This record gives sequence, C-alpha cells and structure tokens, in this order.
Amino acid sequence: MSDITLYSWPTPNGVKASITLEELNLAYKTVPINISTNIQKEEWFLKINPNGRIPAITDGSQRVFESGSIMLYLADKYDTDRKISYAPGTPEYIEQLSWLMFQMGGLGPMQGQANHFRVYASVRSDYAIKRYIDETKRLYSVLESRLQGSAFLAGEKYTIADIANYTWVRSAPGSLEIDLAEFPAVKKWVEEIGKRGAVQKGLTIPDSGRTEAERNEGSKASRARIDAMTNSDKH
Ligand SMILES: N[C@@H](CCC(=O)N[C@@H](CS)C(=O)NCC(=O)O)C(=O)O
Repeated sequence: MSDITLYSWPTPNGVKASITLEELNLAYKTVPINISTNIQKEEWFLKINPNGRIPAITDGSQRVFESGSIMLYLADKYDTDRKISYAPGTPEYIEQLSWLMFQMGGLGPMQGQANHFRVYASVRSDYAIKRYIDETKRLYSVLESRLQGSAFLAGEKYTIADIANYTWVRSAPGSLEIDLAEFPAVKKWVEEIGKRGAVQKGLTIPDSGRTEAERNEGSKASRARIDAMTNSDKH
C-alpha cells in the first residue's frame, strides 16, 4: 500500500518523478510547488527536502528527495513487475544505475547551467554560455554512442535511466535551441519515449497554467534579452 504525496513543478527534474509515478500506475496526491514563488525555501518544505528544491515525495512517514533517489525508491519498492526497472543485484541494474547517475551528476547539472546562462542570467557571459552548451552537447554525444548500439540506455528495456535523461534532452530544443538532428539515435529515442501515455501525462503534472509552447516562447524572449546585452566577460 502506498500513501504518496508528490511535491513538484513541471520542470525537467520535476517530471522525472511524475512520469515514474504514472508509469507505475501508483495513486498519489500532488502538491504544486511553483518554484518562481520560492515556496520550496519555506520551513515546512525544507523538512521534506532540506535542499529546498523540487521534486520531493513523501510515502507515509518516509520522505524522499533528489529526483534520482525518488525514481530508485519507487522502482525498488513498487516496480515488482519490473516494468521500468531492472532487479537489484543484476548486471542490468548496475547499467541502469550508471546511466541514472550520468544524468544526475553530469547531464542535469551541465544543462542546468547552460539554461541559467543562456536563458535566466542577469548578465551575459559568452564564455559560460559556450562552456555549458558545449559540455551539454558532449554529453549528448555520449548518449548518441550508447543509443546507436542499444535500444535503451540500460539495455533492451525502457527504464528509469531513460526517463531521467529523456526529460532533459527533450527540453533542449525549446530552451537552448539544440537541434537533435545532430544526434539521430537520441532523436529517435526521444520520439519513441514521447509516444508513451504515462510520459505524456507525467509531463503535465502539476499543471503550471502554461503550455509548453508558451514556456518555449518565454525562453525565446529571455534568450533575446541576453543577446541584447553586452558580453560581460573580461579578457
Ligand atoms: N539534483 C536535484 C535538482 C533539483 C532542482 O534543481 N530542481 C529545480 C527545478 S528543475 C528547483 O527546484 N529549482 C528551484 C530552486 O533552485 O530554488 C534533483 O535532481 O532533484
């Protein structure tokens, strides 16, 4: 029996949790945490995630924070049919863990910094924009090599490792103007995963009141704002 509450917002990290919950067909309540209003820094929320970020879940008295640990927790506890995960102790589980950590320690932080400097920053740093977009693309080329020879990241089965990387990669054209045609196997994998009903539903949880097209328009306007600034790098 589960008693799950999801605290989230539809960002690349947030939807990892909602997609996983939807894939596992679990019942859960959702508490929207609009991160632009900083609720995630309030005292009550820090008791659920001391890092003051989304997503987080509670399952009864158990709190779980960090999107990667939420996915592992849900898969280890509730994916008894192994629909979206491999069983602990198997070589495939370690491969799944490796690609999950690749996203948590590499792709997420690097693409997050690329988003910051390209879309949200209050100064323009061409150095930082180039550094983080180049690194994001380098990580995509690692995914490309893997997906050239494997249907999914951990092997022949779609798993939480795919979900974790997918939510970030799918957002790159809209936020960073990265053309996925440069990475054909990654593009095909994104298109395949995007057809799944649980993925389509999870991407909309919680409702932010803005469509994806509106969010992408917002990113475009923010990039134009940065482009209009003078580069602040000192040489
Ligand atoms: N490593 C964390 C990162 C979480 C994270 O950075 N969440 C962002 C949204 S994608 C957030 O809450 N930002 C608001 C803030 O930093 O205050 C995870 O994977 O859960």
